[in-house]
Amino acid sequence: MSFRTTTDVAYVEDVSPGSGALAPRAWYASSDARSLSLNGSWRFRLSATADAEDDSFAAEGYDAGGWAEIAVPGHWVLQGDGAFGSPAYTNHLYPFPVDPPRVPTENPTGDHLRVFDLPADWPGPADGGAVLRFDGVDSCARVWLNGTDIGEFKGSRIPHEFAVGHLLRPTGNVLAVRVHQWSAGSYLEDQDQWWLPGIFRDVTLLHRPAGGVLDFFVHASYDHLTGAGTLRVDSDVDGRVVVPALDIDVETGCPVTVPVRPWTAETPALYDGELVTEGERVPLRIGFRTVELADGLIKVNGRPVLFKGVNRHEWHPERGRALDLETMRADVLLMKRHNVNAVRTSHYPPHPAFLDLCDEYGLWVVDECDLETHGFVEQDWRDNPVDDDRWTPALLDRAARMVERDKNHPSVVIWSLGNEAGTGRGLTAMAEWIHGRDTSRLVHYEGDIDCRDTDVYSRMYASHDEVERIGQGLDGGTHRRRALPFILCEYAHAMGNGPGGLADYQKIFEAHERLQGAFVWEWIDHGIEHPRLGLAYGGDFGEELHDGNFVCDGLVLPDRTPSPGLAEFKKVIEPVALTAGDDATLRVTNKQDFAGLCALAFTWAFQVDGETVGSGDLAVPALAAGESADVKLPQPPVLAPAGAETAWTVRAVLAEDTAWADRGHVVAWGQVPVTARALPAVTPTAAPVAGERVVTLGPATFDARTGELRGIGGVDVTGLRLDVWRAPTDNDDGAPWQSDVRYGVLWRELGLHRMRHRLDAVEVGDGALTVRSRVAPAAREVGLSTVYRWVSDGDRVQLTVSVTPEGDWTLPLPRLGIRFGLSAADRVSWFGGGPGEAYPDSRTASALGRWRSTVDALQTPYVRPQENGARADVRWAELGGLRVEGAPEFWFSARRWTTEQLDAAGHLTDLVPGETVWVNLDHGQHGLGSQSCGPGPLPRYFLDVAPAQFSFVFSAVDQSIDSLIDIPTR
Ligand code: IPT
Repeated sequence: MSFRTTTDVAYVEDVSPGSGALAPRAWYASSDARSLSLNGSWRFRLSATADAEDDSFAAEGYDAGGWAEIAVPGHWVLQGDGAFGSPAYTNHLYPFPVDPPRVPTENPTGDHLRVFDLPADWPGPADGGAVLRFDGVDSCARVWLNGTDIGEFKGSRIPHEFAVGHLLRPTGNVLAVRVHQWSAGSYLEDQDQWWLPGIFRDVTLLHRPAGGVLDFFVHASYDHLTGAGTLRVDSDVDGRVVVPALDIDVETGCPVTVPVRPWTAETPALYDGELVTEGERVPLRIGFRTVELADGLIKVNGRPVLFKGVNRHEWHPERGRALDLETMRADVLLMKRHNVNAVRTSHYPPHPAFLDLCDEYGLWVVDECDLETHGFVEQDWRDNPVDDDRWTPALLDRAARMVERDKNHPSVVIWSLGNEAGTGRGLTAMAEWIHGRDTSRLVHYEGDIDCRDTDVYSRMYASHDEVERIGQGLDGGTHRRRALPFILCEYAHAMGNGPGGLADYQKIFEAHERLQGAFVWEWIDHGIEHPRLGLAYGGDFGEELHDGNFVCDGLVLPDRTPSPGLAEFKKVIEPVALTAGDDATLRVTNKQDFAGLCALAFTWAFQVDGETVGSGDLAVPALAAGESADVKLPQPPVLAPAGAETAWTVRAVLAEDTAWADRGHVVAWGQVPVTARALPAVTPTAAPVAGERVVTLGPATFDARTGELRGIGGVDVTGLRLDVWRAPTDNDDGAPWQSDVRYGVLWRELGLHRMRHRLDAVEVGDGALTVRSRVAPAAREVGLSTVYRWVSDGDRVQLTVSVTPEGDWTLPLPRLGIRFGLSAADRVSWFGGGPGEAYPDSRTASALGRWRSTVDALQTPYVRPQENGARADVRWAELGGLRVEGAPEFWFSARRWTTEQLDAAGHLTDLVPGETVWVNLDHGQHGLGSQSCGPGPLPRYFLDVAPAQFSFVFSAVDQSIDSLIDIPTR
């Protein structure tokens, strides 16, 4: 049998990286050479297979007038309202049969056409050539200019350049690009993300003047002993290197040593310079720093660094991985404002402009190669391309295109070979090549468990215990590995509500030198804006195979709204610790690796019952990195009234405007309690009065038959009873492959979402109304014997709930508390932890204070609805005309739907506000953990089943005052 195709598409399934492209080199924007952006609207035609159309569209004179239009950069599946196919999400499964390097016949192929004129002043052919640059095309492209086939390439997130000067003409240039969604390259790009074909990064025509710069390598090191920087710029084309601020004017290739301010992520000192060759000037932004492996540690400028990092995918909810500069800047600003100091560019080199921003604002970068072959795990890594010599040229091409493109960024301190690609000789070849090309940085690859090719021992999702052992050097491993520093390239899976346990990890990192930090998985939820579903995730486009909302696991929501997990991370990694010191002092610790405290100003505030009654500036001595001191606090500005709770709040704020936040921006804070509050208690002076249908007790009314609360003062209350169920979080549910205990699943199996409440007795006594019940799921012997005891002093009513477990409980509870419905409630105020949500193992960012919000603003809109919005340590809360005081403090949540509705919802659009506001007052919540991919909560955050007693004092309050207050929403 033989096949005939009209077009030669063999290159699509060829393991080679391509043909025709120029050698990789540094990415730069010239000062004086012309360039022409070819971004914009292109003509577009989609075909179902690679060879459905011949290449006549690339010929001059072809009439594409009938074609659609598409935006470049962009992904076609995110344009055209579904007319051009749709996105598909899989975590590690290849969405096509695994038969490398073959790809399916159904191979969506987008022909892109753009006609352009050169600007009138574009230099003529005598003045040099031109290069056509593609910064990112997913996954394989063939290119024609003015009818001439100039080559084809693979490697979606690395640049490809073509020499095109000889083909250009002043007007009517026809650029034709055929892009195939699937290619041999797809086997190397199995990252956990949406499959999104297209020309998704810039297309640029660059004039290349005669005598212009080709490639160059800026070597800028720093000697921390002398304070001198040494600069040497190696350039393919000889020229001069000029750095005015340092009085440098030397030949390329010649080293020069001068005193400099070093570059660090904390102090990103950049020197503007220029590389000047005969035909061109290229701006340089030079950061002097030395990265080395010394004493088993990653040191920069002689000091070990602690990475407080995030894994960043490129994401925009409408444009996918086609990011504009402002979106990239938004990421960097958000990171800096949340104390993040490091980024792993998971799992591919980012748009080069992102690295410029990292240089400028200061972020350590682990630059990762565009390589992942995770799907081969399904066949025990058989036929893995990284262990097959035929693929090695493609791997080396990817490594070189990353290193050459990004080598001049001071922010890049580590090269990463890729992610989840198993092991093999191809990876070794990449590491060897990178080590040979760039001795000034370290090499990382998590899959190299023995660290044969790498300079850092790296793992993902290791438990606290294991990380502790690694920190102590008790983890074993090869001799080489034991001598290396450790990082967690991924930890704290931020899917949905979570992660929990960040503070516990940070404590361990800070306790052991070998542990040099970690990178949260991940920065942003990859939700896609969707007309019907609001935000879409895997499966919402009818994918045959998909991994659901596993693609929404970021610290920021798809629109970059920080989630509570990011607020927690910011607090946990703050660069200055403000804690209680000895003898009523404040201990200030400078936790930075390099900088002193001079960028910060310190303030104090004194709070009585959460209200600030005095504030001022606090003098803090100049502490070098790593130092700490006890600082005297002022005299309290007021005498605390008896029973009042008082506390200091101390803040470290930016002393001046910086590039990334304004003066006054809070970088770190701490609270030091002074006096504790008196717990509320009601002296039972009123007696219950039994009527025919109702029992009254002080301001409260109860159903005489069931003992159920009907109202307090004028406020109607429905359905008050014990509650143990929460809509399981992604971390409760755990990952399908996890063998550990997955409580979200087990809770449901046990029936905790369908508890029955048996009424045993309603007792009207002299001083109390007592209701006895047993709360238990069908089919099980376990239950909670529950007693509600009500007393009143005439104005207020106090409920004490006593819970006694019965039977053999083997699981913790999701929550333990009461819930009830209010018919009208909107504004909420409370004294307790805030402003954001908190859970037992994610409550560091919860500050004690007086907070106001609305029921709507209390909700965290996780892309897949789940338990959210709890406020911790609440002393009292007011909403809907009701005041609740807790003894002890409680967890507070309120929402316009029931937990059952929240549990049933798949998307936010499924949540429809009802008439009733459902309030939960919890004595306990189970921890969050990180089990959607990593370990569950630490045992100390388990809500174990045990006898419990807690109480609430209710009273009716005047809502009208509250309604006059203008409440800021979240
Ligand atoms: C890990 C991947 O490296 C990352 O890309 C992402 O998929 C993450 O998991 C889960 O969100 S790999 C996993 C086997 C731990």
